[in-house]
Amino acid sequence: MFKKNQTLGEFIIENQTSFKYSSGELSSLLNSIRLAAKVVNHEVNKAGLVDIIGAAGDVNIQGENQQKLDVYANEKFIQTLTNRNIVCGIASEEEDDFISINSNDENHQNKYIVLIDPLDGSSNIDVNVSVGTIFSIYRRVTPVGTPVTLEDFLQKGNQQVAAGYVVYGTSTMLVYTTGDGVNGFTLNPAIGSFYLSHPNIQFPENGTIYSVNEGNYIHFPQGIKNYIKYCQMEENDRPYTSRYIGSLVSDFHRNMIKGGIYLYPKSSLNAEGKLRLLYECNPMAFIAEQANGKASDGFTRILDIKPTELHQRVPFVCGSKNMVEKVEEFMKKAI
Ligand code: P6P
Repeated sequence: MFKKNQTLGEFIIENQTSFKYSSGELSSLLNSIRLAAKVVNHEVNKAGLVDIIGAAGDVNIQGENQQKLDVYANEKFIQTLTNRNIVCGIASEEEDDFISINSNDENHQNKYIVLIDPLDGSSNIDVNVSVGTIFSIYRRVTPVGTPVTLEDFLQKGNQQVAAGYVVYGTSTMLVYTTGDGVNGFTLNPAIGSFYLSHPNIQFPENGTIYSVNEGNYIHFPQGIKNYIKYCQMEENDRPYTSRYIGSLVSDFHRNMIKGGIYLYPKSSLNAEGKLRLLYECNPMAFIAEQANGKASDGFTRILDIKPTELHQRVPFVCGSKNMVEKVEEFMKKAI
């Protein structure tokens, strides 16, 4: 049941009971992410001002150590998640290895781990293009009260208990799922609250937008080349519209609302593609499927891929179900 103008905090509490593991910890974890998103949003939104943009190591006008925004976002999310004493481990695109929380305190009973891309598309900040945070939440698989191990992080995407993203765009939105549909909340910056603005988001089964970096066309597998030519043909609802802004969260969000497909294939430049399985593809795939969309590597369902390493990359095709299946058809024919 969706209540107009419900805040994210009210929504999290109200839907806690529908979550099969509901013990309040996931609610508290989601509230931590909500808080960190507001803090990062504040910095992202003023990034264009003098002395805010800068490489790590610079000193700004207040004499503070300058931090790149992705370093800043990483620190804020890790700090917020750690302070709430809910998670037992964190993995981040900005950290070489996973972080074990309270590993020396055998009394801690924390059972959730979070994997995060704190600021995806951060190279776009200097040119004022939307960027995003992506998060993925699992229950640990090793015994509670012991330090987490790599095994806790290398779970298949179909084991996620929650996933979501924040898009810092013309408005800032937090979109997430706990396995019971996808809901979008828009931040009212005047009062600092997220409000339910997009209840039960559904990917249209068909779409007419395709998002891919066509500059890499000559390096793509033949099946992808054939699909791109298919999108450009004058036939039925085609040619499609090409929209690619170089920010996964923004391209994904637009395609989910309007109908479309995002592709980051492998190529002779990126043998396994560019996007990371654990904290980009898996969370976006969970959201896509919960919104009646689809996500694969061109052959295999993303959520069924068994991870082998923390920063592993996979080819990624995600969006409207019938469009993803069309790509899979072209990939199969081209073998
Ligand atoms: P390219 C941003 O760096 C990112 O991870 C995604 O957000 C984006 O879709 C993609 O890479 C852009 O990569 O190679 O097309 O510039």
